[in-house]
Amino acid sequence: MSIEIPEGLTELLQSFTVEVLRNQPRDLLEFALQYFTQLKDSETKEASFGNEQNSAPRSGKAVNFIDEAMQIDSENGEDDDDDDDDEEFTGGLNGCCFPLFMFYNDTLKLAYFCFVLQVTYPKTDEQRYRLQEACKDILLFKNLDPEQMSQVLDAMFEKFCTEGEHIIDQDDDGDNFYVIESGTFNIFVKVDNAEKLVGCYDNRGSFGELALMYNTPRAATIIATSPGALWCLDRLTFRRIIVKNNAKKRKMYEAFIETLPLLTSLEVSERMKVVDVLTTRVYNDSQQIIAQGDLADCFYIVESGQVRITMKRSRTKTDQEEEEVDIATCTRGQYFGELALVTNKPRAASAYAVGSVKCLVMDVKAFERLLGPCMDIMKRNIANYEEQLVTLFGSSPEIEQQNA
Ligand code: 1OR
Ligand code: 1OR
Repeated sequence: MSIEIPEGLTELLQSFTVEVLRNQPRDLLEFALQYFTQLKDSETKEASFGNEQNSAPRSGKAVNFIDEAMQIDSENGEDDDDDDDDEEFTGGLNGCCFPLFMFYNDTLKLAYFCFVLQVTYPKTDEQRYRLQEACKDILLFKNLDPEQMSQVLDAMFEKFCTEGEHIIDQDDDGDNFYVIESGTFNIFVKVDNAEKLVGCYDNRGSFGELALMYNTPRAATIIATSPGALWCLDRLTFRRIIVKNNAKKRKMYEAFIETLPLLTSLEVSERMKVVDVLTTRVYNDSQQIIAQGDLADCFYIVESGQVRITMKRSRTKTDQEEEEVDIATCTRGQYFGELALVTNKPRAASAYAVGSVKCLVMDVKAFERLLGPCMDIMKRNIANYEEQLVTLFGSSPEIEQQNA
């Protein structure tokens, strides 16, 4: 008996299976539903763009998801089809081999093998130290367990870049996630076909997570504005470890996030993106969370416990000595640390844990990218601070200064 295999079936099942192996979903049916719905949506979208777009191949860097496993296979020595864009692979692979599925009929015998890989780039002690230093404040890595963290560090490889080099081009497919060890980088986003400078990185931070997390084209262009050193994590390892971890986080925080008044103006999908970038920090009684006058790099939401907000003020106009006065308390569901991010000024107050405190923390770039729609609520609260300041201290020089 000869069975006819419909055109496209093999590719469809292959790419689905690769995604399943990569993401390791707990609910296979739910994953399948989402996967095929997304596929259909993007097909419909592409169709609605018209034929020219379809026939013109995208000029940027493209990652072929189906071929990803094969590509690594070829890096392993079985295929020497060179691609100039690819990093030269110098690491080792520890993989297990799965025969995924086989179709037999008279003419077709297909065996497709996929490797679930643990990529390792050997590093000197000095390199590993530098890598650990660069990664220690990366929020996306904070919720990883030691085993996952060690796999991530093993898989990362170093890339040096020159001034003017495009590290990422908007609309390309995502190949790597980048952690900055040194160097400055500009962020450009296309607005009405013109590149608009929307921010920069200065010797710290990370970028390139969005395309890998959400399987979307690159959302911005990143250009080095000095020579620099980056640590790169390949897409496969990123998805296998970070994305899987995010799925756990979503389950844990979904219900809590839905209750936050600050986020009511966000769509459900936007709220889930907020969860993806949040990390948990725990503080002991009296531990300082924020110091007045410091530069700000993140935003906090109280998950449990109480946070005391204090402000230093001179007792009299001529008094050089300052006293620290309690000005507010934040409890579960409330946020703090937004003022310095909104005004681009140093921290206006200090924050201390009262008892044991757990906070959800978001870095400044994610704050700017995701919380735009919540700005009205925050600004209304900031106006309240001013009023309170006048009531408490008779004037509001800090905030007047901050708003200047
Ligand atoms: P990616 O994989 O999409 C480009 O590749 C990266 O630029 C992106 O991940 C982020 O890591 C980083 N909007 C989008 N992407 C941004 C932004 C950003 N900033 C950094 N990236 N905005 C600027 C927020 C400060 C919003 C602009 C409207
Ligand atoms: P930040 O980034 O400046 C300290 O870091 C945080 O304390 C600040 O953001 C706010 O989130 C939080 N005035 C200034 N900051 C306050 C205030 C406040 N309350 C909480 N924060 N006032 C209290 C109003 C009830 C007015 C001063 C009396």
